[in-house]
Amino acid sequence: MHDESPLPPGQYEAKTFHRFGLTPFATRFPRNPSSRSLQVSGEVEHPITLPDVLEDLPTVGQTSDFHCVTTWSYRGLRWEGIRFADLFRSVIQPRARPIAEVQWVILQAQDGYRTCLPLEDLLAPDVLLATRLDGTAITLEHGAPLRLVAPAHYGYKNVKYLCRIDLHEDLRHYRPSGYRFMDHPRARVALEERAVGAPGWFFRYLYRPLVRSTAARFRRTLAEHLGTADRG
Ligand SMILES: Nc1nc2c(c(=O)[nH]1)N[C@H]1C(S)=C(S)[C@@H](COP(=O)(O)O)O[C@H]1N2
Ligand SMILES: [Mo]
Repeated sequence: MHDESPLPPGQYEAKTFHRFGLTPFATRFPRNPSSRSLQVSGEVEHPITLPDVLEDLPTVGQTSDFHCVTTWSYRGLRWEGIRFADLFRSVIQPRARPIAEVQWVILQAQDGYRTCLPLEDLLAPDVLLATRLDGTAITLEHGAPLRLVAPAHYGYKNVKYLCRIDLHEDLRHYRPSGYRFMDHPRARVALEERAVGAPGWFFRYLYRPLVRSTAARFRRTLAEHLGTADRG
């Protein structure tokens, strides 16, 4: 059924779920596209590497919309995976033992991409580590083997190819992937926290003209990577 609820401020409905991101990442891909291994480090008593994050945790399904900061949204994606909150409470807290002051999580991906979110935001019940999309295993295009899904946050917080999380008390040692102004520390869609230094609506006009060419570039580089011709 088509969802008629209004989109968040400044967003339009796209008919394609684009492969998308910061331009330098168009040609970067995960080194190990089948591993669900996750490293947990930072201000923890015991840094750990989980060989398979899905192990022993209940799988959940969820349908949610996806909102890229450049103003396109894609509605009704059916994700399957585990809740970040379940992983944190059942595995990370007892085994890695983060210090009590931890408030920030730096999320790192196999393609070198990096962003952050407050731990509190990651503990929301709609935040998943997903391995399946629309009834099949997630493809390389959309973040296999492991993808963070945080529907209340702009696309750039929804890290594809997630491989490591670092827990910290503050963001002192953090450097984002793109320009600093582009990485709002929270990036909540409902509050239009697109970037820092100007009101959210301002960035609609800055980013929207870049959508077509960026989507085309990401489509072309994926086709090259997979060794298939793309004349679209
Ligand atoms: N590892 C990684 N994750 C990433 C990115 C990226 O370049 N690398 N781009 C982000 C941005 S800006 C967006 S809009 C979404 C796009 O997700 P999609 O390619 O599945 O549509 O991924 C986000 N997560
Ligand atoms: Mo994005």
